[in-house]
Parts: sequence; C-alpha cells; structure tokens
Amino acid sequence: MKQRAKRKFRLISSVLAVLLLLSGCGPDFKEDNSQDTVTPKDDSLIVVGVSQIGSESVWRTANTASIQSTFSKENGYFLIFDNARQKQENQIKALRSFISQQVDYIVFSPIVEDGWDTVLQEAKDAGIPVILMDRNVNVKDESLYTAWVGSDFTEEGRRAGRWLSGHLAEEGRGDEEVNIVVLQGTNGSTSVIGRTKGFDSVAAQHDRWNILEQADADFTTAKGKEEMNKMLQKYEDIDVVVSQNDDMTFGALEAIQEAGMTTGTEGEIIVISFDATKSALEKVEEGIINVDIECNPEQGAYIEKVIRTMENGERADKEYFVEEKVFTKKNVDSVIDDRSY
Ligand code: GZL
Ligand code: ZN
Repeated sequence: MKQRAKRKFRLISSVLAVLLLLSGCGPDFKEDNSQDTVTPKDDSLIVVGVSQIGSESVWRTANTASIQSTFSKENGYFLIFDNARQKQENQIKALRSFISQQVDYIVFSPIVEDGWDTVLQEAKDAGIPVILMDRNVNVKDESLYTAWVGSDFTEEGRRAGRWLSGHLAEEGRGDEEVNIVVLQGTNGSTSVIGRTKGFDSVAAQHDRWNILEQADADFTTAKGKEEMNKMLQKYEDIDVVVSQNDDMTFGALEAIQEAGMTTGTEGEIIVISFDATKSALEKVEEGIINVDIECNPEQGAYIEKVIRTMENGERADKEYFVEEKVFTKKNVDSVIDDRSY
C-alpha cells in the first residue's frame, strides 16, 4: 500500500504541475476524455489508466460506458481514459503515458494480439499491474499481464455453428449443399480468431457446408456493406451470411436488400450475427436476423473485482469469462426492453 501512496503523491504533483503550466491555455484540456484532476486530499482514489480501442461499434461504446460507470470517483477511482481511435500505436503511447504517470493499474483492450511484449515489460518493470479487457495478447511471457476479462470467443463461434446445424435440420435441409460467406472483424483480433476457429470447427463436421469466402470487414457497417456487395456480385447462390458483429450485419443487410433479396426466418439468406446489441435484437424480433450470439460488453464490474482482489492483497485469477447467451425470435423478448445498449 505504501508504494501506491508514494506513486500517488508523484502522480498528483506531476498532474498539478502540468495543469499550472497550462492553466493559461484556452482550449479545454480534456480531449483525451480524462476526468478532472484529483485534488490532493483524494489520494485515497485508485488511479486506473484505461486504453480503449476506439468507438468502431455499438458494442465498443457499451463497453466504454461500462468502464466509465464503474471507475468513477464515487466508487473510489481516478480514471484516466484514452480512446486509441483504432490504432495500436496510440494504445502503446497511452500505456507509456500511464506508466510515466505511475497509475496504480493499467486496463486495456488490445486491438490485435501481437506487438505488446515491449510496452508490457515496461509496465512490469514499473510495478504496474496490467488487466486485459475483451481482447487478448499473444506474448512470450504470460506474467506480463495479471488477468484477462472477456468472452469465450471460440465458444461464441461454436454456438453459431451449432445453431446453424440445428436450424437446417429443423428445416429438413440437414444434408443439402449450403453455401456460406463470412464477414470477419479486425484481422488479428482475439474476437475474430476465436469466432472463426469456433465456427470452422463445427463447419468441418458438415461436408456439405461450403465456406465460399471469409472477408475482413473490420467490424464496421461501411466495410460490412462493401464486402457484402462484392460477395453478392461474386456468388450467385449464398445461403448463409455469418457476420462477426452487428455493425457489419447492418451493412450486409443494406447490401442484400439493395440487391433485391431477403433475409431471416422467411428470407432466402440466413443471417447469423454476433454482439446482440439492442438494435440488432430488434431485427431478430422482426425475423430479419435469424440468430444473434451475445458478446457481453459490460465488463467493468469483472475488472473491478480483479482490482479489489489485488487491493486486498489476494491473488487474482488469470482469466474471467463474462456471461453470454444466444438470441433468436423465441427468446429475444425476454431481454430486449431493458437492454441498455
Ligand atoms: C468482442 C469485441 C468486438 C465486438 C465488436 O469482444 O472485441 O469488437 O464484437 C467490437 O463489435 O468492435
Ligand atoms: Zn444454396
């Protein structure tokens, strides 16, 4: 605890020094979304530096909201929040700034799995615990991070495959040729690696399932529409679209509708989506999306549990999986009204 107090004194004096220096400046100093400065008497606050990937999707926005509501001053935290705007180099810069400000904890969602060994070694050398949120890192030395909080992405992918297998059997199409296209998210991210691995593992059990193409649409609506358009030109018989997040799904639906085709429970093309955001669940309810595999963005409480465990001098687990479900027309009504995102 003493070390934290010492770090905190240095942090407050450096933050105050910077502010004194800049107090004459005009622009609002908060473009990095950081909260107001902590006043000297609040050195009981736990300082958490958070590097968020960006705001590429509805899911990401909900994930950010969960972090900001958890790490509030009322809850005993001083949050320094940085939005990396989809760039790994901005995340590395943010982590280095957290290290120089000697925060108590670093939390971040790594946009891709590779390229973190050096900066995580610097955090370890500075004695600052790192908690990974949502996505994971591929590092030689697993001690470079304390814990990871997120989804079992491979299981999410398997759930999509198992749903499709059950659905086709129900429709009496169990041994029909099925042509599948996949819209993948950000290349090299944990969510894409897991969802692809999981779905492919089920597809491998169905020799009449043809995965025609897996295109990178970077988790955005615009890229989802662009890649779906290309695939509609290329393939005259697409039976299933697997879209690895709702934002890409919205783009794909636009492209399919503009091509004069239909989707969903009564449509020509089966649509499987991931994230289960409210706006997508409304399309599940309307029968436009067949199934949505939930990916739970509300990870703030899980991350806080790790921090509180460590504050109590106990050892945190290495990984914490968040609760997730699968939504179809049959069960979507049970959650849609009180969905906060
Ligand atoms: C999943 C997360 C993904 C979401 C996308 O945990 O990494 O990133 O599925 C988001 O919506 O962009
Ligand atoms: Zn077909």
